[in-house]
Amino acid sequence: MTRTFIQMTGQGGGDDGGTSAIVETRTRTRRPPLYKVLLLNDDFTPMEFVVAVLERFFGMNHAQAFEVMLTVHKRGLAVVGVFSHEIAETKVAQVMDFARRHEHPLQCTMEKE
Ligand code: TYC
Repeated sequence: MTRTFIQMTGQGGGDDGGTSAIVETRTRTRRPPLYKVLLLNDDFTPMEFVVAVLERFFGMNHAQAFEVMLTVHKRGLAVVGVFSHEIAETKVAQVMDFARRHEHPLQCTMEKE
């Protein structure tokens, strides 16, 4: 709730104080936008590496991770999680860094939901 003090000028001008009012307005709150984190297929990254990425950075168990990896392999990409902007950015950076350090071309991106 925001309180706004409004001061109106009096008829006589000068120093009569005029009229005042306090109005209360409600400022609408917005839920922050969410971002999908996408994993992309390629021909070179080993399947086991992708499974390890999904376990390590997206909290999946082995069976879930294997299933999602196969979806990416067959369909070209899959959403592997939905997060706030900051968390999504961190996930993408972690995956890209991990892939680069292991010299795999795995690509991870994010897009607004
Ligand atoms: N297509 C890769 C292979 O056959 C496996 C793979 C799956 C790579 C998912 C990337 O995001 C990926 N070794």
